[in-house]
Amino acid sequence: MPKGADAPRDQLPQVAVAGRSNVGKSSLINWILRQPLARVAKEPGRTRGLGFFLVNRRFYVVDLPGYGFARVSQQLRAEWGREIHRFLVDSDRLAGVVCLLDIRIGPTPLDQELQRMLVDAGRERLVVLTKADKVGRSARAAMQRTVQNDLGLPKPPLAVSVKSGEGRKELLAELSRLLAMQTEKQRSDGDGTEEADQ
Ligand SMILES: Nc1nc2c(ncn2[C@@H]2O[C@H](COP(=O)(O)OP(=O)(O)OP(=O)(O)O)[C@@H](O)[C@H]2O)c(=O)[nH]1
Ligand SMILES: [Mg+2]
Repeated sequence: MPKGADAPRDQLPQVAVAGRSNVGKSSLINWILRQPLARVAKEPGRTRGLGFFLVNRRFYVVDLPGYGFARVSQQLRAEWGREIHRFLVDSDRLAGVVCLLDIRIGPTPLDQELQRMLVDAGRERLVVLTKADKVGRSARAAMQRTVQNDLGLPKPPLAVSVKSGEGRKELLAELSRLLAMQTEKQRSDGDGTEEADQ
């Protein structure tokens, strides 16, 4: 865990929010929380380190620094930090990763790389298009199809906007589904110990 990340030691499940710098991660977290706790950037690269926010005393949402800001071309892993990579791959409390894409831009090579990393790690992904207020209906539908195809998703990604408020209910429903799966997994992992069998 990165130094100063203030990672909680309890057993509550966690959901991470990942995406390029400026895609709207911190804004989306504040929108979920209905409180301005995560810092929203005036300029990209604002969020540093991991931020853990407790939601309804049920789960944590984890704000991550964005990738893709540095001009130097580097691998996602190197740029983003090995510790964040390790958190996403190894954390046994992590229910899944909400992967944000700007609805006007779609998946960039770094987004594709993150997707591959999550698939390889067997992580649940919840791909979400941000800033839906910035495009019209047909551009939105076209991007939903493109992203579904490019990333091999079972259904079109949700489109949300913190400005118009659309997509919040649907996003919360998807998060509940991920959290229920994780709670079940933690329960069965806990029951399967040798001590419990004896
Ligand atoms: N129009 C519109 N703007 C948005 C929306 N969501 C975020 N923004 C704007 O996008 C900019 C970046 O938002 P942040 O939430 O700071 O983005 P971030 O992904 O946390 O950025 P980093 O911490 O730098 O990685 C801010 O100016 C937000 O106001 C949205 O749904 N609609
Ligand atoms: Mg941020």
